[in-house]
This record gives sequence, structure tokens and C-alpha cells, in this order.
Amino acid sequence: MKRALITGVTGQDGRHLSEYLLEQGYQVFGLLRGQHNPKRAIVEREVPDVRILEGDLTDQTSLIGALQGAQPDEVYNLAAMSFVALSWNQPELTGNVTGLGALRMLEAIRNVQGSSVSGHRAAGIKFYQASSSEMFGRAHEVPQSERTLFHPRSPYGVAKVFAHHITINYRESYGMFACCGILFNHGGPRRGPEFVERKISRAVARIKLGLDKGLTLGNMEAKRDWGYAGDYVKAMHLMLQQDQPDDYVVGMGQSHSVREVAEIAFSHVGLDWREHVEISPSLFRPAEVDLLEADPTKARTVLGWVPEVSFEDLVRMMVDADLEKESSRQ
Ligand code: NAP
Ligand code: G4F
Repeated sequence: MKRALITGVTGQDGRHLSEYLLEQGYQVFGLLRGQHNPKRAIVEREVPDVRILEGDLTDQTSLIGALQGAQPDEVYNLAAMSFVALSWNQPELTGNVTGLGALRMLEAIRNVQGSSVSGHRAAGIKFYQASSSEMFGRAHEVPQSERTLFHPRSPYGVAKVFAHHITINYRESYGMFACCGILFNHGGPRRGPEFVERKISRAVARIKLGLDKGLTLGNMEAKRDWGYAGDYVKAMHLMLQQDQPDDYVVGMGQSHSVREVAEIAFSHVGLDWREHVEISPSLFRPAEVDLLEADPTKARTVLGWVPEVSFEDLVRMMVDADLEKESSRQ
């Protein structure tokens, strides 16, 4: 039975990946931070077979302890301060968790499996780093592939670039089996309510049910390449099953504006977004990423990764899930 350790197990991807790896017959361990983390109950309810280990990406001793406890074949580093907008208010925390956190985990892996010299392929633990399309920032080309230059536009993007390059550096320096998945935006019913597609689906449900009147958004012309998280975690797993470690762009290959998300979400319940959405300059970012669109050719041809849920179905799935959640809350 293979063993996996997932950091960020309480997050959207952590729960999807746990579910998927358990289905594949893995024993799954999840890193949980904090003394009284309220999200522990969500993991226990949704993926009860995950074994919780306590630890924090800012505390290397705890990472070594988690690795010793889990004795994993594979480590998926999904934990991060992942909300781009907040990264301008908490840049140091973002650098520490999202950037240095990856380095701490890589060093912890080296520590528990015994450091190896350059050129020698360290046997043992395979490592996945959750890199992000936010690293492309002010994109140098459209669509973006593994060869596109990075130009991050937020402290979050900068921290992810560090984590990305340190992962490649550990692969090249120590022969670690370390892969980066450069994932484009992916959501679903488990998406945090701070991210725009979930903010919209939740508001649509509440407006439809008469619980709210309107929704305030920022830049509706920004474009992203959105897919379904349940599809994307399969690509993470596939990367660690290859003969050689490598980096892959994972996305749908289509971009859509925030306005299109709102159009589809409101019209799904028979409403017109223009009657309910207002724009607030306070929600615009100090530096925006205008257009992200993936070129997922390598993931499709090398990994054989094929997403099943379309952008439109994703938005409708999220609205339906929020309608159910908000109705049952009443
Ligand atoms: P998410 O829902 O925001 O989850 C983030 C996770 O990180 C949570 O489990 C959180 O724990 C954990 N975490 C935060 N700080 C931590 C710390 N100091 N120590 C340990 N754990 C900590 O994010 P997601 O959407 O699942 O994304 C997973 C990863 O992929 C993230 O690294 C994200 O940056 C990256 N990514 C996401 C997307 C996307 O569109 N979803 C795209 C590209 C890359 P708590 O629950 O305790 O806060
Ligand atoms: O939903 P967002 O906050 O996601 P963003 O910034 O693209 O980041 C997400 O995807 C990244 C991958 O590219 C991940 F690495 C990251 O962890 C996260 O999952 O914002 C999307 C777009 C932005 O252009 C933003 O300006 O939506 C625009 N937007 C407009 N109004 C809004 C809002 N974003 C949010 N969160 N809230 C709004 O009211």
C-alpha cells in the first residue's frame, strides 16, 4: 500500500486529492496546523480515512515529525497562503509560508531520508509542489506553457516563483524526484468563498433564495482559465507516477472573464447579473493579472491527462451546490 502525505489537507485541493488517493488504495496522511483548527471537522467528515498529523509549514521540526510519522512514498505540498489579494497585506507571511514553506519541506525530506551528494539520485520520497499560473503574471505570451517566462504581479506570485525554482533546484542538486504542477485556476463546491467564482456562485444562490440583494465585485474584465479541482488533482498524482520528474502546465486551454462567470451563474437561476452586481474600486488589485490561458499540451500528451468538466458546467455545478447548501441552512 502506497503512503502519501498531503500538506494543505483542509483546503479545496487537499480534500479532493485525499479522496482520489484513497480511491487508488493509498494510505493518506494530512498535515493540520493550529491548536483548534475548525477545518479539522470538515476533513474528518468528508475524508474520514485520512490520518491527521499536526504540523505547520513555518516550523521545520514539525515537518520532520510529520514525515517520520507518515513515512510517505509521496509528499504533495499543497499548503500555502493562497489568496492573491491578501498577499499585499501580508507579504512577509506569504513569503514565509508559500515560498519558504516549500524549501522547509524539501529540507525536511532530505533530513529524514539522509542527505545525498550531487548527481546521486536520492531514493525514496517523491515530491509534488503546487506551482501556480499566477507566476506568469503579466504574461509574456498567450497561451502560457512550461517554457513561458515568469513575471509575477503579486507577493503571492513572487513567493510561488521561489518555491517553484527551489523545487527544480533540489531536483537538479540532489537528484530528488520533485515535480512542479503549474496549475491554472480551478474551483468547485469546495472552493474557498474568498475566490471570485465561489463568491459569485454563493451570492447567486443567496440572491435567488432571497437571502441577499446584491454582489460587489472588482475587476470583471480579468480573464482566467478555469477548470474543476476534481480533475486537476488527478494530474498531480500522474506527475509522480512518471519515470522521470518534470514540470507541467495544467489548465483547460481557454480563458474567460469574471463577467462571463457572473453571466453564466446568474442566468442558470433565471437572473440577469446586471441587475445585481455592482463594482467597487476597493476590490481592484494594486497590480492585476489581466489574462491567463494555459497551453496544456504537455500534460495531455505526456501524462495523458484529460479534464472531464467544462468551464460552463463548473460554474453551474457550483451554483447548484450553493443553492443546496444555502437552502439546507435555512
Ligand atoms: P486553499 O483551499 O486555500 O488551501 C490552502 C491550504 O494551506 C489550507 O489547508 C491551509 O490550512 C493550508 N495552510 C496555510 N498556511 C499553512 C501553514 N502555515 N502550515 C500548514 N498549512 C497551511 O488552496 P487550494 O485552492 O486547495 O490550493 C492548493 C495549492 O495549490 C495552494 O498552494 C495554492 O496556492 C495552489 N494553487 C491553487 C490554484 C487554484 O486555483 N485552486 C491554482 C494554482 C495553484 P488552513 O485550512 O488551516 O488554513
Ligand atoms: O478568484 P481570484 O481571487 O483568484 P486568483 O487571483 O486568480 O488566484 C487563484 O488562482 C491562482 C492561479 O492562477 C492560484 F494560484 C491562487 O492560489 C488562487 O487560487 O481572482 C480572480 C480574478 C482576479 O483578476 C481578480 O481581480 O477575479 C478578479 N476579481 C474581481 N472581483 C475578484 C473579485 N477576485 C476576488 N477574489 N474577489 C472579487 O470580488
